[in-house]
Formats: sequence, C-alpha cells, structure tokens
Amino acid sequence: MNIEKFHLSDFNDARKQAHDRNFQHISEKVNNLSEVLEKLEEFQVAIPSWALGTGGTRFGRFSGGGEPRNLEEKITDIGLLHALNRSSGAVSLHIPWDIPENTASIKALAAQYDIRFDAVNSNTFQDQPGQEYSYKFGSLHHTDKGVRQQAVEHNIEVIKYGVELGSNALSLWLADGSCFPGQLNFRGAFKRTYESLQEIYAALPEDWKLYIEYKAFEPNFYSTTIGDWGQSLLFANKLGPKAQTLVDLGHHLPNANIEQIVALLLMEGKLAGFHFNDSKYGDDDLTVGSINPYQLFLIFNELVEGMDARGMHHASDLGWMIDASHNVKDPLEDLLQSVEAIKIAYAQALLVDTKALQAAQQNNDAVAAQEILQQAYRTDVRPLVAQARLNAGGVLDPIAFYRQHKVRENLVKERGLKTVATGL
Ligand code: AOS
Ligand code: ZN
Ligand code: ZN
Ligand code: ZN
Repeated sequence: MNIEKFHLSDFNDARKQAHDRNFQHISEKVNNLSEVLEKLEEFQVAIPSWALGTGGTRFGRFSGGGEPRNLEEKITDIGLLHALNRSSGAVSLHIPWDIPENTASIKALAAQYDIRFDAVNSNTFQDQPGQEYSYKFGSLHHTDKGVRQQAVEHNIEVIKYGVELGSNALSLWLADGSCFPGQLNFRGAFKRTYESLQEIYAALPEDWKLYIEYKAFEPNFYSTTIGDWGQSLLFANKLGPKAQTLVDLGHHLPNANIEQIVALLLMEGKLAGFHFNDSKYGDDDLTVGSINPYQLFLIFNELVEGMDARGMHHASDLGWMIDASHNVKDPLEDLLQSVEAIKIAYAQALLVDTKALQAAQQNNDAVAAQEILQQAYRTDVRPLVAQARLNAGGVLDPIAFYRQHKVRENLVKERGLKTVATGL
C-alpha cells in the first residue's frame, strides 16, 4: 500500500490551523525551541520485526488480518509507519523468524523507505526444525558443551546477517535459567555463560556492540542466568568495551527504580539502549506509555541529563528499540502509539530546567525538585512532537490518517484476512 505525498499534505492542510494555535501556545513557553524541535526530528526508534503481527501471548494468536507474510512485507509496514511519523526509520531484526533470503534486496527495499538496520536479535530460546541439540535446559549456560557450541554458532551466524545488512550490534536475550531450587549450580551456569559469551564477543566486528539483555523471570521461574542488571553488567565488564547492558523496561521485579539503574549504567558507559514497552505486572509487553508514562518520563530525564553530561548524541549513541507485542490492538496503530509515547517523554525531558533541578538537589529542596520535574511532565508537548513530525515530512496525526485512509482495510485486501506474521 502506497501513501501518496498529496494525501499527506491534504491531510495536514485540513488540520494546520488548529495545530498552529496549539503550537503557538507552547512555543512561547519553550526557550530552546529550535533545539528541541531538531532533536525530536532526529530521534528514531527501531521497530522490532516481531511486533508487526498480533501476538505476545503463549495462549493464542488472534490475527486482525493483513499481517505481513514475509520480511519484505514487514519492511513495507515499517516504511508505512515511518512515512507517517518520520520517527520509525529503523528495524530490529530477529533471526531466525525473519531470515533475509537475499540480504542485498532487503537492504535495497529498506533504503527505499529510509530504514536502517538496528541491532540484530538471536534466538536460542526455541528449538528450530533440524537443529541437533535442544535448548530445553538452556543455551549458552547449558551443561553440555555441544548445546553451548550450537548456540554460540547461531549467534555468530546472526552477526554475519547483521554485517551484510549494515547493522552494528547483536542483541542477546537468554531464556536460560532454572525452574526449581537445586536444579542449577549458579556459579557453574554463570561461568559457562561467560565462556560462551567470550566466543561470541570474539566474533564481533571492530565497530560492533554486544547488547546483553537481562530479565528477572519467565520462562524460567526460579532463577534466570542473566536475571538483573548486576549480572548483565558483570558480563559486560568482564567481556570488554564492546559489551553493554540492554534495559528492557518489562524485565524488572515490580516497583524497581529503573531510572536509577539507567542513570548508573549510563554513567559507567555501559548502557547499550532500550527495549521500550510498558507493563503492570511483569513482561507484559504493552504499548509504551500505556500504564506508567511518568516512569518513562523519569527515565528520559535521566537519559537527557546523563547523556548531556557525557557529551553523548541523543539520537545515535544508544540503541532505541521497541519490544512489545500483544493481541488486542492493530499492531501498526499500537506501534504508532508507542513511538508517540517515547517522543512525548523525550520532549518533556528536554523541557526540564536542569540547572534549577541541580540547584534544588544541592539545597536538598525536595519540593522544588518535584515542582521542576512535574512542570515539564505536565506540559502538553504534543504540539511540539507534531511540529517536529511535520517538519520532517510526516503527518500531524498519524493514527487519524491511518484510520481515515483505511490502511488496515487496504492491507487486508492486499494480503488477505488469514495472515499470521512470525513472532512471539
Ligand atoms: C524477551 O522477553 C525479550 O524481551 C526479548 O528481547 C525479545 O522479546 C525476544 O528476544 C524477541 O526477539
Ligand atoms: Zn526485550
Ligand atoms: Zn521481554
Ligand atoms: Zn518485554
């Protein structure tokens, strides 16, 4: 499905007057307006190849129809998102769910939509047809050297795909752990994982990063071998400068102070980036900002302050990816909402009066500190985000456009009603 340029401008023209009023109102209050707009325009969030279909539950998949049937159609869907919001110019690929049969042509297709390849994800949490060893009892931590070797080789193969596509990071999440006390020797599991990771690390090209994701529980319910940021950071520190810790927002125990974790990892130069999502209970993988947008803002506040302190470039010095997937929404509308939530939190963080906040902290003035943060958080920054999108060639209201132009209906017509995309 092609979104013609004239559709976009017709749509924007009809909304321009109302938008201008809102934008005028907020621009009077922002003193670094052009800087904020520029940063918002530049900021891109990678779309995971597994989130373009419904899913996210072990208990059933309920396709809404028109789901992408192959990698080409997934790239096309991301191209559609990017055309609307100009902020989804990257894809995070999962191997083997989305093996590119012809990397050159996939790369060319992505370039056509102005999409680059973010971190590539390996999978040693499922058995694939024809594979020699089973991952039932883990992969990189397995007691059997043969299983570990198979998992290492898979990761090296994923790196090779990534190199061909122009990616520069391997994102690694392990389901390895144990379900019952006594099942696993923790130190043994850690040491074996470290040995396996060393082999993968050694296969990284010069300019590549290894993102080490952690997760408190699930699918293992007693211990996870990379269960928290401490364990991930231990590995990352031992391995070397290319290895960093990836924070998936849904992978913490309830009420964890994620913004503090983020601040410290960033300070140590060990923050790889994010898997954005939201959750109420665990790894719910819900739409970003749907449950706890204040937490998201507090995380971005640490990011902006911490990245500025280290002279880092917001848009490109960390990996920004969504990792969410569920059954009840149209996945494309859901992704538009997620990207929007991320940009809103980022915009709010850019409005924080950092100097005043630092002064309040210096004086132990908790009241002033809260006022400063909430002043930014309670500002309606949506017109800023919309203006940045407009400047970049997108539409003022992506979801309204999507519905008005019956994008899903068109995709169903093109691809059929009974389609199930690969993914969780
Ligand atoms: C699993 O819980 C992790 O969030 C993974 O990052 C991801 O969902 C999976 O690896 C899909 O590639
Ligand atoms: Zn994740
Ligand atoms: Zn997860
Ligand atoms: Zn998750």
